[in-house]
Amino acid sequence: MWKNLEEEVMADQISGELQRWVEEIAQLTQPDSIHIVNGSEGENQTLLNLLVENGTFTKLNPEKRPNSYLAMSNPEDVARVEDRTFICSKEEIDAGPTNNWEDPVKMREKLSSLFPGCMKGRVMYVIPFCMGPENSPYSRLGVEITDSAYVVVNMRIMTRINQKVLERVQTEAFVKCVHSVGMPLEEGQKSVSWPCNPKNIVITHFPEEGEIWSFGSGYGGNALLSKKCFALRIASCIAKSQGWMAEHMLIVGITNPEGKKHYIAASFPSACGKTNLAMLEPTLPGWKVECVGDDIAWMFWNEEGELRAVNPEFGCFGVAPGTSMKTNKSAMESLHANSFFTNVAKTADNDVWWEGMTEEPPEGMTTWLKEPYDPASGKVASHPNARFTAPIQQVPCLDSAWNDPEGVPISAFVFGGRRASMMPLVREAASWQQGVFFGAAMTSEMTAAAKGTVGKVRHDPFAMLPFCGYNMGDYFTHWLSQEKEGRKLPAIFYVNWFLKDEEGHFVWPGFGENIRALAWMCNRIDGKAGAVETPIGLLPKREDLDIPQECDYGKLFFVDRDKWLQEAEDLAAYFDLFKERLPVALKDELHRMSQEIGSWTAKDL
Ligand code: GTP
Ligand code: SPV
Ligand code: MN
Repeated sequence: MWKNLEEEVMADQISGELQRWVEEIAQLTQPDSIHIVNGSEGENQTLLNLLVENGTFTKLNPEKRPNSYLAMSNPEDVARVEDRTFICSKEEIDAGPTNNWEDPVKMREKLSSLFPGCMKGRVMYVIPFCMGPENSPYSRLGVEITDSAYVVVNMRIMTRINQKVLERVQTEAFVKCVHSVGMPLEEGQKSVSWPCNPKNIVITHFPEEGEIWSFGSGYGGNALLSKKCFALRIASCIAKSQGWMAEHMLIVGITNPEGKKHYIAASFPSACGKTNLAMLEPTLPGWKVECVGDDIAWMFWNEEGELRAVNPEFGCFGVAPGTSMKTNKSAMESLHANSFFTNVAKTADNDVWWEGMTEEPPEGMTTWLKEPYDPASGKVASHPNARFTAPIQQVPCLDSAWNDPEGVPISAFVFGGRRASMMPLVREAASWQQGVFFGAAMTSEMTAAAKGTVGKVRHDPFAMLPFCGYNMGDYFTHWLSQEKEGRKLPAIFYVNWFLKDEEGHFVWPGFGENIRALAWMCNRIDGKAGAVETPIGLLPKREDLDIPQECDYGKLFFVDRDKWLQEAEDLAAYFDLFKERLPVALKDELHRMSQEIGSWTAKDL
């Protein structure tokens, strides 16, 4: 049964628990052959050729984009599927009111109706990977078993995969990730370009065992199990029990014109600006922003009481639409070569295009649905959740400490979301407790990153609603409990780049101009900028925030009493969901804010 694509690493050479588990999964899923992935260049090329042969990948024009490939998915498999994502803790209460829970015994039964024979006619790949810098006390290991070569080559960009890691997983503990596209092949049956099984998608987590099982989807976070499944859902559970933090946050270093540098970690919900902030090109002279990570942060307190952050990932899986030389030059440059694109449009000269890349769409394109593009049809050329996969080392503004085993020290957290009205451009929490309240109270309009109603405002605490692997009430408590004697607690801010006017136009230019809000934050940390106390936190003094001439400070910072009273009422109802697991401190914060807003008269800031 053991076979290998290149005979480079014979499967019977793996040992220990890894071997036992691989054999068990092979017995269950019945693949034609098994390939142990070692991350070598030769192996990668073999897989890329195979993907082109199968029609999954189209090789892009090597003169325009060397060593890069385009995939178009099944139109029914385009984003994360939150209603098919489960947390199977033993007790329902431990998954909490915001997760889909299923009894682990029942879920195992369900899996045993899906997985037997599901890899028939396919190769089963075994991918050893390391999350975080390889020689770091903060990194963790995983192994993903998958029947998708597309997953293998994407994982090779997104995580650290090599011979050394393959050796480590045979003696060290690792998180077990099992993935199948759920489309076994009969004898002689040919596969399709994007195998999947949309009707039977299930993405499930067993936090007590540290196991992930995913069936039916080949797309993004549903299939690249290192990302949201491991680095957030499972890692958040491990972090809770070990006293650290696994967060849906980008990490950047910001240097002011005097050369003083602060690292911040910022959490925004999916498709709300993490990758853009992580690679921001400042419009204010003298400021510099450097990228450590664009999606996930693992953070640990060291003996000096500093909070150190590492990026567990090795690549960027970024939203393509809206990315352009104007909005995100660094991202554009990072995907000049050695990158994959999924569900973007193909140009006549075999390159890629998406909405927002240029003002005018080029002629003669093929859409993500493999149809000729007709601008008059009103239909988009790329899917709104189309993505690029690019190696992090290609990010031009990469921070020198991006791979530091000790991580980088975090001076501030930034929360934010997409709200067309009422949430001011930027504000600061007056205390750790108020900051945690800011995170717990986060709301945002839904985006195309997950199946659902785009534009609908929903609660998304800490941008972790779809990613917290345990009871969100306990997660709030975990955040509050970070406040301990001897720790240098980061400052906490809340931003909203997405305010709109009556005509629906953004009132804030965003992107590179966001440095203005970041500069105020850095100046606050350094004790160089003032703030005004309001019921919703500290707002920047007019003279301390440098805004572009065309912007109206009053519009960016208006505290609408009635809307905030409504927000507080709505939040109270949301908090009630958590019953006795809601920390009293958050109830107190909400009560105080409601009281103060009730008697608030908007004053000049
Ligand atoms: P995920 O990868 O899904 O977690 O998304 P993300 O949080 O990394 O979001 P990303 O930076 O990719 O931005 C998502 C969309 O928001 C893109 O279309 C961006 O162009 C747009 N966007 C990002 N920052 C801004 C901003 O400051 N203002 C406006 N108006 N749009 C922005
Ligand atoms: C997100 O939805 O937050 C993503 C994309 O980053 S996925 O990897 O599909 O989760
Ligand atoms: Mn992103």
